Formats: sequence, structure tokens, C-alpha cells
Amino acid sequence: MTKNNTQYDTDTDTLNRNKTAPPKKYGVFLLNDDYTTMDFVVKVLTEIFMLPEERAIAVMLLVHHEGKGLCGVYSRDIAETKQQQVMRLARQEEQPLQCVVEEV
Ligand code: TYC
Repeated sequence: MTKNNTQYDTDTDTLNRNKTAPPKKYGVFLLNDDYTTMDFVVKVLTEIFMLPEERAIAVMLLVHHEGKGLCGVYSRDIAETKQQQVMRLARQEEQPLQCVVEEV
């Protein structure tokens, strides 16, 4: 069977029509403030986002200078869990650090 001059069969057509959209991705971002210690931000990035020390320092400095920085990109569930882990650890250690999740 042909359609628009291209070869196709009904099974393939059905499969294509039922294709699900690719899953949305969510970035977890840290926000800068004047009080959270640099060491604590590096700890968050190494322990929660599993960044190597050198990358963690680079991301921390980027947030410090630019105001906001990406820690990682995940499915919605994982991104929200990471955010909760950051906020829990920050409050435990009495740091005012803020962390947000945004679709990317
Ligand atoms: N601006 C903070 C300071 O000078 C450091 C900092 C970096 C805080 C990144 C938050 O997400 C942050 N102590």
C-alpha cells in the first residue's frame, strides 16, 4: 500500500500513530544565597548528586556567581526526591539553601 508516495503497511502505521511522547525531563537547580556555606553546597553536590569533587566545586562557584545552577536532569520522581533530600539536609544543618525543580 502507498501513501504520499511512500511504502507503508497498516501495522507500521498503527504503531507509529500509537507512539508515546518521550518522557519529560526535569532539572534540579540550586539557588544562591548569602549564608549557605560553600563547603555545604559542595557536600550536597557530591553526596546527593554524586558529582566528583572538582565538578561540585565548579557548579557551586557557578551558582555563587550566576545565582542559579543545574545539578542534574532526571525523571520527575527522581528530581523531586533529590530536591527533598537537599531541603532535608539543609534544614538539618541549619543552612538556608534553596533548591528548585523545573522541566527542561
Ligand atoms: N553564596 C554563598 C557564600 O558566599 C555560597 C553558595 C553557593 C550558596 C551556592 C548557595 O547554592 C549556593 N557563602
